[in-house]
Amino acid sequence: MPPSVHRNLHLLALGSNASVESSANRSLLNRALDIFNSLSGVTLRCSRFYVTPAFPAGAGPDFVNACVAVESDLSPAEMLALCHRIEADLGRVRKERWGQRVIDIDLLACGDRVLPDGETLRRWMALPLARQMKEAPGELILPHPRLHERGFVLVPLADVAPDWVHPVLDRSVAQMLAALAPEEIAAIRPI
Ligand code: PH2
Ligand code: MG
Ligand code: MG
Repeated sequence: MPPSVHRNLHLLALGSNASVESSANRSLLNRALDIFNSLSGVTLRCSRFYVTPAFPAGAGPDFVNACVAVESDLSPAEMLALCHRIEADLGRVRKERWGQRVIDIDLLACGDRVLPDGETLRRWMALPLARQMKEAPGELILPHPRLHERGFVLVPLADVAPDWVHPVLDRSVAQMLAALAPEEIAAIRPI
């Protein structure tokens, strides 16, 4: 396919803690990657897989997490719909927020786009943890408002997009990762 100015670089985070067996979680992520790979016009780069403690601590079994960089002509809304379709294909039923889940596929960023606008994004980024547990935005917010503070996102993201720069914080993935607590990073193990 010829290069196109419309091609978007989407960054996605995949996670599963469906089982206490990390091998079962890993195969769910592989099934999601197989679906992405089977789509035409999509180029995929995937990070290593990591076993990560559930956040918040004690919220359930360890996760397997990975990040993927996807080049495609899809708009952010189309990519979000695709992620939700793949979640549903793999058996995800949306129940309690942050509960144990079959698979979660989050759209982290699309290039340097800020959606819906900088002010709304900053408001979600500033939300205290207690309210994060209860409130979910009804619209697509990009970059993902929690991206910069989660080791289970930044560690795999550094495998595929270390130089991606957060358009509001003006910091690269490598810089955001270096700002996290070393204990948090140490608990994230590649498999
Ligand atoms: N996803 C969450 C909440 N907590 N913890 C880990 N380790 N990995 C995740 O992917 C994760 C989480 C909400 O989607
Ligand atoms: Mg999600
Ligand atoms: Mg998530």
